[in-house]
Amino acid sequence: MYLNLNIGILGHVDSGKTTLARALSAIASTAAFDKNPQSQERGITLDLGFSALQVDLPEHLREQCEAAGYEKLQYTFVDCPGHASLIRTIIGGAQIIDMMLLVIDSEKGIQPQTAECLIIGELTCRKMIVVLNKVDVLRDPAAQKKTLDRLRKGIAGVLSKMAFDETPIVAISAATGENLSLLVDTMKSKSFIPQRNVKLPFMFAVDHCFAIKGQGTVCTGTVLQGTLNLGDEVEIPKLKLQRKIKSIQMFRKSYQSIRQGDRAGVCITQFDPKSLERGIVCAPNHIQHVYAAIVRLCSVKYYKRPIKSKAKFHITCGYETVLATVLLFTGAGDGAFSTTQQYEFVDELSTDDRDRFVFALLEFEHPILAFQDALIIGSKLDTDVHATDCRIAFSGRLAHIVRDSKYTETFLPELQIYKHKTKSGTIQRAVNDQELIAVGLFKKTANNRQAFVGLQVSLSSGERGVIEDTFGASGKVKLRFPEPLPEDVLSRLGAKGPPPAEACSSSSMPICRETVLSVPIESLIMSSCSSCPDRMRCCVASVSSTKRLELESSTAPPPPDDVGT
Ligand SMILES: Nc1nc2c(ncn2[C@@H]2O[C@H](COP(=O)(O)OP(=O)(O)OP(=O)(O)O)[C@@H](O)[C@H]2O)c(=O)[nH]1
Ligand SMILES: [Mg+2]
Repeated sequence: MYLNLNIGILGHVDSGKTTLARALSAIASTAAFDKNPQSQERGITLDLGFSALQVDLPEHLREQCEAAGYEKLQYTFVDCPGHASLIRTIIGGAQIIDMMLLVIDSEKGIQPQTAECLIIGELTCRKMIVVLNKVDVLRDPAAQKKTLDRLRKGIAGVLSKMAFDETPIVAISAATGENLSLLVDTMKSKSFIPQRNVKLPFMFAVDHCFAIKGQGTVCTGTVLQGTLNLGDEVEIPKLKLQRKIKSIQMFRKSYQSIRQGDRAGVCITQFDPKSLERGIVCAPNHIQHVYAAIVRLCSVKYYKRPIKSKAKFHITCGYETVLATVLLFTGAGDGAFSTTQQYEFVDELSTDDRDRFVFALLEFEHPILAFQDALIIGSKLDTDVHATDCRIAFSGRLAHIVRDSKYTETFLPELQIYKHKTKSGTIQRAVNDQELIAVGLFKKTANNRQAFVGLQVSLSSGERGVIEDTFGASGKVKLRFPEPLPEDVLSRLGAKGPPPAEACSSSSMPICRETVLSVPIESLIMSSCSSCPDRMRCCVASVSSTKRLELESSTAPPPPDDVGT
């Protein structure tokens, strides 16, 4: 039995990834080394390529591996495209890997997609070897040393600010084979026994699908979790089909079973391979379509555009990428999402938000196949592919998934997200040293003042009190302060009674001296307002309020029967 490690080969276009995959591999799968005619015509990798190399167990893993029944170590290389337009495929490929080879053209150094691959690697696997390729081009030994030293220094500087484990840097030539054995030795020394959960329900990320006449349909892919045995019943959720496993192969050898981390081809009783191509095969009823989800957001610091509520982002989950509308909110607590907790609406993510938990409600334009805790990556892929800025905006794990297509009626009303708003008014007069009358907080005609009673206010001079009651007509309210107000504040307010006539402004309302004319009164209040044109129909909100912000979906999901067509 082999211990299989999936090694992603990522890097900028033309850095030499496919040449390296070919040079390292002893076995090629049906989809490897740009065999696809379109790939050959365009001279670039268009899709994921898979190939493998088997090596002896490295010394530091021997004992543990032998105890677990592993005789050899197998590297399955996932050769990713490099072209900017194929980033969805790159992100998809990166989600099935245990370790990454980041290929850099030594002559060109770090290029835009090198940086994006670093970010993708940081989000998905964190174990990496940097490969400085094409050293054969740097013929002059002194110039080669200088270039490579400069590159190593630059890369070390970038990596020092990232979350990768210790990262070796190996200079090679994939074309001439120079230092390839050093690279394999480095891979062996970095190899580890990944955590595999073979007891979870089976899940298989399918990357290619084809029919074999008289036998069935073969799906090649990577086991994401669980175990599969010959004869097992599996589901193809996209097609809502259940089928039986007829045979299992790993790099052309037959097996009785496969487990998490394995790269395999499974032959399933006949279905149309064109209807799946890429997607998920899993244990029956394990995965369903998800219409919306809550994710705890980790923003990518290299993403320089705003991340705003109501904006659309491309969300990649496994091999699937779909547009979703984002709504941001934050709250206290341990970072776990709960529908019983109250949250505060966030209009735009700021740098301060890196220190607190920010969640995003994702409303997918089309339902996606996903599961609890699945990793998602949010990006803006509609920007110019020649632009050099980072397109990857955030990542996160699905903390709550919504499988109900009518979630706008069932789930959204349960969400307790509130919006802070501030109202300001002026102090008309002091009744005594603890009671003030305020005007201008509400319109003269406002008939909802009672709903604000009990909410906090603060004076520009800092004292905090509450709205005690409504006061007469004309939108006035009475404020109460727990402590007597300081003398100087009271004297500025003109003490009891109406203010002296000379202190009044030209306003028709009697108001006090100028120094306190603009006393802002903050109130953190929620009241739903059905006439508000805003999608969230929120006028004023408070974290402490018991009334909720009402959410309406921005994206009407297609009816359930449309799924996957
Ligand atoms: N001189 C030299 N050329 C190389 C080396 N490795 C790759 N090349 C050449 O670089 C070009 C691109 O190589 P590929 O392996 O297709 O690059 P890639 O990174 O897979 O390209 P994409 O998948 O399209 O991003 C080809 O012409 C290769 O022959 C190397 O070590 N030395
Ligand atoms: Mg390639």
